[in-house]
Amino acid sequence: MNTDTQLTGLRSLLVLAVSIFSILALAACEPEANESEDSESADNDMPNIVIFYVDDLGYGDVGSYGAIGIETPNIDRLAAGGVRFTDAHSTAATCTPSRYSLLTGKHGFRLEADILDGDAPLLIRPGTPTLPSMLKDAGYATGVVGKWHLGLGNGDVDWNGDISPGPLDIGFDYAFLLPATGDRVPTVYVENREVVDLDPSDPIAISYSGKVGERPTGYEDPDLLRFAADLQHSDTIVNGVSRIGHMGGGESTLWVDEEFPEVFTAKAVQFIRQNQNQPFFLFRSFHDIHVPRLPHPRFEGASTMGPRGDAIAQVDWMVGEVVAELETLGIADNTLLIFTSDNGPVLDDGYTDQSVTLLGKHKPWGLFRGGKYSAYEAGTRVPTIVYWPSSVRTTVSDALVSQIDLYASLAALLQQKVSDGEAIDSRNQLDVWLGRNETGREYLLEESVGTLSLRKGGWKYILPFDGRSGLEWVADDKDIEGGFVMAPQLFDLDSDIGEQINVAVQHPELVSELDVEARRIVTETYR
Ligand code: NG6
Ligand code: CA
Repeated sequence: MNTDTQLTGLRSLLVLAVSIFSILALAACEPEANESEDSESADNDMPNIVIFYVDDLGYGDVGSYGAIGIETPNIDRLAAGGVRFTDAHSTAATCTPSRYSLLTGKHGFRLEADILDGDAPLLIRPGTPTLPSMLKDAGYATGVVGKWHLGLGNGDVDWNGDISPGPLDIGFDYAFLLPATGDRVPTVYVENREVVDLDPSDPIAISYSGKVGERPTGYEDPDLLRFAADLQHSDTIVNGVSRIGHMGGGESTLWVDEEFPEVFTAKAVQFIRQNQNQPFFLFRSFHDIHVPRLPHPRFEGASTMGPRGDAIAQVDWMVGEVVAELETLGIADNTLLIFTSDNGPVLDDGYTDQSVTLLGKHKPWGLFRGGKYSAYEAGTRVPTIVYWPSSVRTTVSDALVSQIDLYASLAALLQQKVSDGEAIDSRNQLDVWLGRNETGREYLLEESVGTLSLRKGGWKYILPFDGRSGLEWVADDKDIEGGFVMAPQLFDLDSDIGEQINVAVQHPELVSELDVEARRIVTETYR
């Protein structure tokens, strides 16, 4: 597959969507009432909030969701004592738009939020209301530890100076970041506004358009690699692994992937300890189980699946460490933990790391079709657990929920007003998130690479899209009409949870109804 052409295709679709949006935004839209405005507010005692955001973790990738060949006792403990959702979604099947939506309560396509390069500018502009800024207004200390991938600076970021704007300019008090992805340069940590351990006599240079610096690359010196990579991932070699993009200088700043669990856990624990006497929000965002998968050697063999499974064991350990710290400090009972993933699973995402050959009977996508990037359910249906000993109802919930609603739901919990224009796609679903109500969303929009899908009732509708740009794999080439346009797809999830039988032809009226509705959501503002 060719990501450049995939992304070009996605861009055209999104440009189209955004233009329709701009035109229709001029026409006055009827504001729509928020759903379930009447959540109980008995728990307004300002719990600490921790979001564990795993990268590329599939629906079936943890024990309590049916994993085979890997145990996740710490995560399963949260599931057993909390709400385990079976129909919870990230807003998109890729990282950047999902993270954008989680933090702003707006769909990524409203901003053309593509997968970002490692030197991209900050996507969320200062002044935009965000989940952390809303929580900060409510009196919380706010921190982010781990993967960012929402851009930094204004497009000409100087990695040797003050890196801003960044998370500190959009609501976080503290940030310790892996700036983009594990497979993209710069392979450094950024703490607040600075690269950690920088030696000014060895400045960092970053380029996504040609070689900079003296470091070997995968395309020049493949013999230096610990594992083979595709061409996209064959630029600068750091820690024996070639990455996307070029990096020169900054030798003292380079991370060692195997040290991530200790490094990030220490920073998370430090943030919790420092803020234990006041309400805090920690966005604990993991690099795992994204590529390159280089878990610490002590997790080697923890699963039967090689590095991908071992990385899941590593996530479980990191979750356990934070929970243990909360317990030691005596604040676990009043901490709301949310465990989930930014998009569905992928096996080979650029590196030959045995994820395919050692998979065995394990099904990262659970019962569902597709995975990361894809319009099918496994693209966005992700393991999701809410744990808050003092306040959730322990249950397995089949409610349809979306991460985009966490903004308005947490605002409702804290009795924070969500203003017009703020978090426009976010709905208060607090009772559902706390396991007290199973009604869930009436509809849900899923964003994938190249198209959008609408879930409504038992139906799943995938908007037709241009298949010419190599996007077939997003939604299966058997449905290409005339080799160019992907036909509309409709699945009856009540009888066909695996999205195997496209019934669009049998239900033309429903197809046009859902099509109109999906486009209306794209083009409408609610508040
Ligand atoms: C893609 C990369 C993939 C991964 C992804 C981002 C190629 C061919 N693929 O462009 O390896 O880095 O971006 O993943 O370059 S995400 O989970 O952060 O969205
Ligand atoms: Ca991801």
